[in-house]
Amino acid sequence: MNIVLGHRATQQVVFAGPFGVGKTTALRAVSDIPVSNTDELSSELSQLKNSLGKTTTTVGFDYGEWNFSDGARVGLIGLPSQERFSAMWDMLLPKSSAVVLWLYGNSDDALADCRFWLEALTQRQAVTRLAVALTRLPFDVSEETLAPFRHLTSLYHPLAPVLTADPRQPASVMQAIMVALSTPDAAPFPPPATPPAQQGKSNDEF
Ligand SMILES: Nc1nc2c(ncn2[C@@H]2O[C@H](COP(=O)(O)OP(=O)(O)O)[C@@H](O)[C@H]2O)c(=O)[nH]1
Ligand SMILES: [Mg+2]
Repeated sequence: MNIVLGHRATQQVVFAGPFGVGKTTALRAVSDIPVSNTDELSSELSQLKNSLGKTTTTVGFDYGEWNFSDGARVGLIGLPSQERFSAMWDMLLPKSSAVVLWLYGNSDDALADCRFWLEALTQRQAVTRLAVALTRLPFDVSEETLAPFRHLTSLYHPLAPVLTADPRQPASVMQAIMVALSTPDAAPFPPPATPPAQQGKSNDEF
């Protein structure tokens, strides 16, 4: 495998979101270089009922690259999901050109996850260009399903789009990247004064 030392990309798009949602999958779907991947076998994960069959977790970050049709290179970074690796979030998020926040659209935890990550991004000045991508939803999902996500996201960035996307489909991932990069630049709001309760949710349960 080629080792990537530095990069040629002029913009960097970060994929963030909960464990198993599809960040590594999305990166692999569109990267035109071999993805540098830091997934490691996790004995903790294989014992967990809700590990969704995954036995590996990203402990550093994934890196790939993608070409715009005009030849511009975009670096793609997949963040580790777990909060215990948040030093990576601190390092990578403030320098990002845009963020795609991947969420499980079909999960009861999705709004809590969305809030958790929007807070984490805001704390690291990473909501200026943002797209929220909901996975595992039908193509013709109702506006009613998307509305709570649109509302919550708008509290952090008034113009950030919320879309449905499939991390396994290159065209879908490309669309999410393009939408994130072209989010109208708006001065991000300060985070809500009293963030809604996390309802006991921990993002570091693995
Ligand atoms: N059925 C279904 N599976 C998906 C979808 N998106 C991702 N996956 C699967 O979920 C898993 C995601 O794993 P991975 O990309 O390693 O997750 P990460 O922890 O976010 O990097 C892979 O097995 C994907 O094939 C989806 O929309 N539908
Ligand atoms: Mg991963």
